[in-house]
Amino acid sequence: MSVISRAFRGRRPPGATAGRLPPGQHETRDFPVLSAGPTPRIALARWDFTVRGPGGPAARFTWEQFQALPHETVTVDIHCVTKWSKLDTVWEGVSVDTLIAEASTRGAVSAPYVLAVSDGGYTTNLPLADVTGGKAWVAVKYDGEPLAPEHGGPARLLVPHLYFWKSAKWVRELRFMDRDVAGFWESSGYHNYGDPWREQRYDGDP
Ligand SMILES: Nc1nc2c(c(=O)[nH]1)N[C@H]1C(S)=C(S)[C@@H](COP(=O)(O)O)O[C@H]1N2
Ligand SMILES: [Mo]
Repeated sequence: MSVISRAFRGRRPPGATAGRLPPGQHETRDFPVLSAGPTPRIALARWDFTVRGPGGPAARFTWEQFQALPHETVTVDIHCVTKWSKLDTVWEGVSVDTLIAEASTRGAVSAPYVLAVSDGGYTTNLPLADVTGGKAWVAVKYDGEPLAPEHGGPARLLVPHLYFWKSAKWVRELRFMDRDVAGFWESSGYHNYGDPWREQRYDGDP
């Protein structure tokens, strides 16, 4: 078997990616690691997850409590602003809808914006509408395996319809807020919203 036909084996047939790559993106089969700082490591016994409403913390889940929440498996395409896209990635996690519903039994969380806050200080901001309605998860598995630390393990936000910088690795808190507060990249020249289909890469893009 020639090198060339081997190189092509396993690729999608021509045309199969049509309509799935946003403008300016190319497909990668690797899973690049993009982190602005060192990979934080936390023992699961010390890990917890906070859902905070405008009036203060509404719910806090230990790892065990978090695992007891209903999990979903989703297959989605992801798009990094550095122009790679990865198709058909498989994740397992708890939907943000579930987290809000669970937290709402203990305190008010409803607010028009959310800031995801991670170990290490990374933050990213999103409208409520972009994390509800089955559009966002706190993922704990990738490809059937516990999420690797470099990819955000033990848990990361997954918001596949926006550029992947919105999918905060090592996420520990969802902070629902009455006003929009720019996160780490959003306050450093990147677009506040980040829709890959409208190519909203940088501040000032339409
Ligand atoms: N905490 C944290 N989350 C983060 C980042 C980061 O630097 N820190 N980088 C973002 C960017 S720019 C991208 S493209 C993805 C990369 O995820 P990956 O390393 O699993 O590919 O994580 C996003 N989430
Ligand atoms: Mo990115």
